[in-house]
Amino acid sequence: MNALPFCPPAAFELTAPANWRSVDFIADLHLHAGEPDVAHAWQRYLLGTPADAVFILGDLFEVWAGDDAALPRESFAFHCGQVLHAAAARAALYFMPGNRDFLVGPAFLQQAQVHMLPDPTALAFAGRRWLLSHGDALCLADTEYQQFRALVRSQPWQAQMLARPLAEREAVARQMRAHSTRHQHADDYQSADVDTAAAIAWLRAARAGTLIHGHTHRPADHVLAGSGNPPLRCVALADWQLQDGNLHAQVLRLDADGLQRLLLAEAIQ
Ligand SMILES: [Mn+2]
Repeated sequence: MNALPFCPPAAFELTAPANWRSVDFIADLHLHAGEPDVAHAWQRYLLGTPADAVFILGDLFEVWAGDDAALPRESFAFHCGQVLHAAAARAALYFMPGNRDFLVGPAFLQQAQVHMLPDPTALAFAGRRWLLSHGDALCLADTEYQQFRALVRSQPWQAQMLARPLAEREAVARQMRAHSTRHQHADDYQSADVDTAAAIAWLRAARAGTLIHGHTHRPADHVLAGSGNPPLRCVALADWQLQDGNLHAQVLRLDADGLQRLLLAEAIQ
């Protein structure tokens, strides 16, 4: 039996300033230089959204080997930093690490004028509390991944990793990505979903009514069975991707009326 559902992590507390009227949530864009159309769409969105804040709930980048990858001015990572910096002049930007980009650090975020957001965070907005998470820590059925996660999210592992030359780190990141892709293509593979008992425990501990997460790439909005009355809710974000040349991208917008799922064209002012 896994003890995790019964000892939820303490959520970081964020209270929205009184002047915020709407906030956006996006996740799992998996930006990389090989898919410039997704990066362009993301740029259009960030520079066009009317929201007062944008919460990026992990896996903004397909891979992140360290903030020094964003130093060369011709690099894709540097360009993304410039986009964030420009967008930060219009809206407050928050970044929560995902399982692909957990090595994004304070150097890159400070340069880009983006706030680091711990996982999980309890956001107080519109008279309610919303629990934000990438979601991978809640996918408990994948025990192999949870062991891997505990290792790579530990301070000693990260310090050791970041002490290596960038080229070595990029090679390790490629290996990790290849391993995870092989794992996903195995015949018996079924990607884990957020564990209901754990989600309920996290929500109760944070005194929040709705969990908003990414990672699963399975957009959904459902009541958590057995969560009592009033029922607790779980909302999964869509990923952004190109399919047969068509961009699939969604934004989840929250305002005083509640949550709304928007297509990219609807999300831009
Ligand atoms: Mn993920």
